[in-house]
Amino acid sequence: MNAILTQIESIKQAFAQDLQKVQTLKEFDDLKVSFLGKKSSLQALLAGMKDLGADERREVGPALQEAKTGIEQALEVARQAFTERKAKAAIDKELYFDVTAKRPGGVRGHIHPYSQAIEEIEDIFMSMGYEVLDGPELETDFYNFTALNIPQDHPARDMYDTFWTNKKSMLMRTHTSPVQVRSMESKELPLAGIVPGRVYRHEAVDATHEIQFLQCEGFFIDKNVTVSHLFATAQTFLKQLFKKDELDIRIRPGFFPFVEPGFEIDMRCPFCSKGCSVCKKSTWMEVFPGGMIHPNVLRAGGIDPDVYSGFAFGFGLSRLVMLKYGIDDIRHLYGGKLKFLEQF
Ligand code: FA5
Repeated sequence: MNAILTQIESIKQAFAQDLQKVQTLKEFDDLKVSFLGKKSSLQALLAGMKDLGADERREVGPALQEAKTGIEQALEVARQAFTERKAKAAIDKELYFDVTAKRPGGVRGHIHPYSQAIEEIEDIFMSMGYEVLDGPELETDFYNFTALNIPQDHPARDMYDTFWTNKKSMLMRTHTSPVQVRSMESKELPLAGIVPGRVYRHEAVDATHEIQFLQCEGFFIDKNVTVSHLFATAQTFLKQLFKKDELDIRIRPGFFPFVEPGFEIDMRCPFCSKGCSVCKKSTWMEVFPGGMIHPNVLRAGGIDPDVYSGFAFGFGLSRLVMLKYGIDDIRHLYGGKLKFLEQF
């Protein structure tokens, strides 16, 4: 066979092989340049035609033209098919995206039992017309003690093991009660508010005591407020929180310098009938300390105690959460152990 014809055949074969390997549009362009471009072997053969004799030209000419057109057409067809395949793949991906497919290995979070309890407590009090209030955790001596009828050197300060700071008269609040006078100063009367929040005490940690725990303060100030309002509020709240139509509660005298008279409201232990380790064998649990706001506290908040009266309470929210969910150790609540938290 004519040497040029042999060369044309091997160009056609090389092209067919390279065409199989093309993966991108750019590779199509590159292939076109290398087989049809100015520097391609085919162009060199075409340019050499003028040097051939008439017979040879008659033999080689049509073969060269046929190879050139064949390559051009094959490229065009393959390019078109490639573009269509790509477009279809994109549509298929969108059409057949399975929204119900299971995501492997995801860890699902949920609301912490503290936050669940705070939300529930807020809902109960808001349904009774209370608003949710807030105050600083880094507090002054004045709001934490003095304004609450606990002046400097008063022995009642020993009831609260306080974390003092390097800043004079600044402390980590030992209870949520400082928000009582803060709210009296900033709000209009009548005033009904609750303050769920974190408090701090420098205490030995055990199953029922933490150095950082949650309390919820509450107060209602208006004309003619009496202790019966306090007892009715405590009962309504505890019944709703523990989802009971009847709830056995008892009321004992209690001492807090900022209330007069002061009370401890207890409820029957929800875990036993004869006494257990949670209720310390007494069958009663202290859940709701409170009382009538002391006239000195109303005065500190700029309220005339001869015209207005009010009650206040401040329960251990951490303890109520333990009771509600049957948690026997307060340290679990901030432990962050997923095995424990996943139960709620
Ligand atoms: C007070 O802190 C008063 N401010 C409550 C109050 C407010 C009384 C308004 C009257 C009027 P007490 O120190 O008893 O009171 O604390 C209240 C509750 O906090 C306790 O009943 C207990 O449930 C919880 N508590 C106290 N210390 C700790 C602690 N270290 N860890 C967890 N809970 C605690």
